[in-house]
Amino acid sequence: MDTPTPPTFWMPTGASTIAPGVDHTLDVINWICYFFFAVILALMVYFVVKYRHRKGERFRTDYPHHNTPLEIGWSILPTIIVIGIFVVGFRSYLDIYTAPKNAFDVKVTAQKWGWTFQYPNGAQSDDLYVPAGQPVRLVLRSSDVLHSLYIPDFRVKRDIVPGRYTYAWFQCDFPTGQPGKEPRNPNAARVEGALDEAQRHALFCTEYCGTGHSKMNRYVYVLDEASFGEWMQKQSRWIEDIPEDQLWFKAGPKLFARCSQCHSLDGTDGIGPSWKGIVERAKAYPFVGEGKKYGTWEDYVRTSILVPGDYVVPPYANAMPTFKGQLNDVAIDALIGYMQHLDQLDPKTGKLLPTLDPETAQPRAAGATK
Ligand code: HEC
Ligand SMILES: [Cu+2]
Repeated sequence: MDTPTPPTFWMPTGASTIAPGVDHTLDVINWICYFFFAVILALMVYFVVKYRHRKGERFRTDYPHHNTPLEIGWSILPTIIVIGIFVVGFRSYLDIYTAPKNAFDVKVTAQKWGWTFQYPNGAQSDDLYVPAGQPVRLVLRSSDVLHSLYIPDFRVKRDIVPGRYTYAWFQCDFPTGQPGKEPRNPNAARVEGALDEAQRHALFCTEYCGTGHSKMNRYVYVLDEASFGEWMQKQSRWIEDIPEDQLWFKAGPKLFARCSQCHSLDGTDGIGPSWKGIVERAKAYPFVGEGKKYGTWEDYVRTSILVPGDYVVPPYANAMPTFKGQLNDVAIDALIGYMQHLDQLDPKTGKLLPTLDPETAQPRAAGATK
């Protein structure tokens, strides 16, 4: 395949190696359906006219009797057709289910209501980044309920069942441009019939049996091998590159994006308690203080993040996933700093107030354009 297959009436752009096979199967089934639809409809109209009731006639023909050749014919012919569909479908099915041995593994965690993608070198991202021209295997797990990963352009869809690993794989040979680069037109593939240079692929959750699955919309970026390696390196280091005193506002908002489905900053109740007033609240817990279970409130927050079930804040459920192995000490420090500066954050977006300088987090001078 040299180029992605352009979108058709039924299907979006086909950008993975299995897309042609899936589309072919669909085409075969569709054409069989069109054919029989036309034949059956034509015969029906013909019979309706031919055998219509006429005045003065009680029955125009006898009751129908057996017609052995006809009955054998309409049993055998469909069986052959269905076996044909099975063969075509089974070949794609085998391709889709067996990941090649040399596949690049990405760990995917689905949770209410978002995705986390983890790469072999420890890097993590909210959107999925994959190398081009190489099979990629997604190792899927859920930290709460049933989810389902769907990448229409790759013809990949797999349920994610709590307590069980499932797998999906694909190979896309077409780099979609650099990370963070917005496509000129998000529908470019549909409009121009070919992939825009920076075209990204939509990724959805299709398990619509809860309030937030429809918000689990992300993108897939396919990078050429060199850019992908570079991206992965940078991604695993991003937080280490930030000076300590700037962590709370440079790393905090990005990290908070992983907590915001359950925690608000403005006092609104969610799946978990709002972080509004969390520092005072944590300091006042009877088990926080010198000589107590947690020496400091920071200790308590740290434990809450790594071992959420250690103390379950009433009346909330023990519903928080652990971030052990996902957030390192620097990230936890950034979050603790973030909680101490809630007054300097926009409680709606979780980002730095627009009046503060995003470089230094100092109040901006009046009229400053930065
Ligand atoms: C799936 C929902 C969910 C996500 C995501 C989540 N939490 Fe929680 N969190 C909860 C719930 C529910 C509680 C209350 C029960 C408990 O203490 O475990 C809680 C409690 C807490 C507490 C204790 C709050 C208090 O008032 O004592 C802290 C601190 C906390 N979470 C931090 C975080 C951080 C940091 C993140 C993101 C890195 C995060 N949580 C992501 C659901 C979540
Ligand atoms: Cu979901």
